Amino acid sequence: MQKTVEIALDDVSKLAFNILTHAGYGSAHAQSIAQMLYTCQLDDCQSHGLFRLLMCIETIRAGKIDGHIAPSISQAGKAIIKADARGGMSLLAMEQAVPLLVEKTREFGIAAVAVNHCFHFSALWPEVERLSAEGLAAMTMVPSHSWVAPAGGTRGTLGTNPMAFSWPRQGRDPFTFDFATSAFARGEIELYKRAGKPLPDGVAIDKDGNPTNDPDAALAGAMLTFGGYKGSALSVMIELLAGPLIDDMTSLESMEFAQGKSGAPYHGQILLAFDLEQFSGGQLARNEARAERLFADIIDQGARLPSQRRFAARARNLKRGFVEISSGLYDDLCALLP
Ligand code: NDP
Ligand code: PYC
Repeated sequence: MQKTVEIALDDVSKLAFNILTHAGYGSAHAQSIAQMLYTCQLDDCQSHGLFRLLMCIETIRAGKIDGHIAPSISQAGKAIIKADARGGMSLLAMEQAVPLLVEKTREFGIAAVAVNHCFHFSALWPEVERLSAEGLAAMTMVPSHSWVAPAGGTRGTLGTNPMAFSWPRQGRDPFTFDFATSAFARGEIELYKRAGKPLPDGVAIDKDGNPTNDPDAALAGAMLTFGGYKGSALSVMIELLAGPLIDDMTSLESMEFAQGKSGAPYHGQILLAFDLEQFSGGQLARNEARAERLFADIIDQGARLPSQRRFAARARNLKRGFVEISSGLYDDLCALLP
């Protein structure tokens, strides 16, 4: 059993903010990053909670990110919003673009934000849930670095390429999923490495193309997609929609841009939003009821909806007033404090 440390909820974003500003991030970026890390840690998303502070610090130490830059938000079409992060972290640009996205989605029924020129380290579900909280359905996706072999391939070409989707539900938590199209997120492999645990089968191959359960060999070799050729094709779709479609980098290009330095990948992000009412042919209530019937049928047979673990963790952590992280991570974070 790994040793853990309890951190009071009030202290989670303070800890993150202090570490980020000490490392050189300006307060606007530090605040948006700290808020994201709090949100993820509150829901026990260990791979993209406080653990990702290490990646944020590596990113600023690598010297390419601008930790102070103000994003620029503009319209590229009636329903297309460009959020230029201008070489900063993605979160502030997205945060500033979302109000216009909500407005344009209500106006046109569908709208999108393309975030460009951003460093990106974070989980995606908080961004789609910001829209489902407004009663809109939303999906978002990003490339990363070319760590993942395409199905049948032997070397990294694709990113871990997560995709998230959220559907609003009256009076209930939304239906949300958010996962990498690699069998494991890179962050998850890093956590296995830190815990000294072997990986399950089917997650990675070593640098010679042989299956491996060793986290170090996996990180040096190539990761695999989930679901074989199906995950591989979805991953390529994400490369295209969040790369060439929006005039931004693929995971291959992001890896080249990094020039061997560690830290967050640099690329774009697409976020699409849908107005349920305008798509519903005037039958919103009937169509929402259809969605509820679908969810009920899943739950009735003992299956669970994605994000239920997360919502339960949130309720538990809010009630007890603290989150838990491994003591090894806590020590590493304390070493980054002023
Ligand atoms: P997981 O495999 O942990 O979870 C994926 C999703 O599946 C969650 O919504 C989860 O819900 C749901 N789920 C898990 N088990 C079940 C089940 N038995 N039945 C129904 N639903 C289930 O995700 P990943 O490790 O692939 O990704 C973790 C995070 O890493 C994501 O937030 C992702 O955005 C982030 N990431 C970010 C990247 C980036 O470049 N920025 C790259 C790769 C990943 P629940 O949470 O409730 O268990
Ligand atoms: O876990 O794969 C990952 C990841 C990449 C960038 C941020 N997280």
